[in-house]
Amino acid sequence: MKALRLTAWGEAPASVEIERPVPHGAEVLVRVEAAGLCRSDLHVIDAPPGALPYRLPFTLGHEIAGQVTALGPDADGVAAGDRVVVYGPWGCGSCARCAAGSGNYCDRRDTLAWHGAGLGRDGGMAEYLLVPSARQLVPIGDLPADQAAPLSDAGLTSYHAVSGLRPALGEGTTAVVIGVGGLGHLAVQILRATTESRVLAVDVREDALALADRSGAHFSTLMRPDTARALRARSGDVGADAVLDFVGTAQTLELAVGVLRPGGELAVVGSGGGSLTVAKPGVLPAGFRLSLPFWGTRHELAGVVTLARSGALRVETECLPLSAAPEAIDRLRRGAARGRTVLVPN
Ligand code: FEH
Ligand code: ZN
Ligand code: ZN
Repeated sequence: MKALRLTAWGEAPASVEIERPVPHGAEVLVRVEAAGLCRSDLHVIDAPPGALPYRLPFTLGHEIAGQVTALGPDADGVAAGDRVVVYGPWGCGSCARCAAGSGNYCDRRDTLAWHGAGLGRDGGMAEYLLVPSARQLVPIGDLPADQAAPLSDAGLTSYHAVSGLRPALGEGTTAVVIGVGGLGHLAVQILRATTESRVLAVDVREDALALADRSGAHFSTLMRPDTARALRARSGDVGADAVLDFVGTAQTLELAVGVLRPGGELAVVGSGGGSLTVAKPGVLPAGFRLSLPFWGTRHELAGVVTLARSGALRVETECLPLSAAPEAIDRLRRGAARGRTVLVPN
C-alpha cells in the first residue's frame, strides 16, 4: 500500500510502498478515506534529530476517518464495514488516564516513543491504518470522510478547549477566539452550539474573518493596535470572560490579556512560541486563570461527532489527493491553506 512516511529527520516525507498491515489480537484495520493535515505535522517534519522521541520510519497522519475492513481475533465493539473516526492520542494504554479515555494526558507520556497515530506510530496518510483497539474508534454513520477526519484533531482540540471554559460562558458572557483557521473556525461553531456566550473573532486575514462570520461569530475584526479596545467595547466594557488563543504568539497573548475581564480565563491552544510572565503584583487581571489544553478525550470525540452529525458543525475543508501531500504541506507552511486540508488516498 502507499504511505507518506518520515524516513529521515529534517527531510521531506516520502511516498513509499509498504505492506498492508494485518490486525492481530485486539487490533483493527481501517481503510483510510481521509487524513487531515495539521500544523503539528510540520513540527514533526521539521524536527531535528533527537528533538522528538519517535523512532523512524513511520507514516504521518493523526487526523483520520475511514472504514473498518478487518479485525484481530480479540477485537470487539466494531464490525467490518463500520465507518469510523480515529481517536489519535494513543498513550501507554494502561495508566489511569489512558484507561479513562484521556490518552491526551497519559501519565507515561514522557516515557513513550510516540504520542499517537502519525506521531511516532504509523498514522493515516496511507491506504490503511492499524489501530491498537476498537477503543480508539468512534462511529460516524454517513458523515462524509472529509467532514469526519478533522473532527478527530481540529474539532476535538477546539471542543476540549471550550469544555474547560464552559462554566465561565453562561448568559451575558463574552468569548474571544483569536485565530480563525482550521481549529478557530470550529471553536466559533462549538461556542455557538454549546454555550450562551457572545462570540468575537480576531484574525489577520480578511478571508478568515469571513469564515468567522460564516461560522457564527457575532463580531469579527482584524488584528490592529486598537483591537483590544474594540473587543472590550463589544463585551459590555467589562472585558471577555474567556479568550481562546489558537495562535499563541507574543502579540496574541498580549491581546488576550488586554481584553480579559477580572476573573477571566485564557486557553492557549496555538504553539506560536509566545510567553506570558505570571507575577504578583503584575499586569495580569485579578483572578486570571490560564490553561494549555491539549487535544482531547475519547468521550469528547464522541461529543464532537454527535454535534457534527446533528448539523451543528461544518468543517471548512480543502481536499487533495494523498499524492499531492508535498504541495499541501507547502501551502500550509506558506499560510495559504484555506480551512483544514484533507488528504484522500488515491
Ligand atoms: C499532536 C502532537 C504533538 C503536539 C501537538 C499535537 C496536536 O496537533 C494534536 O492536536
Ligand atoms: Zn494536530
Ligand atoms: Zn497512559
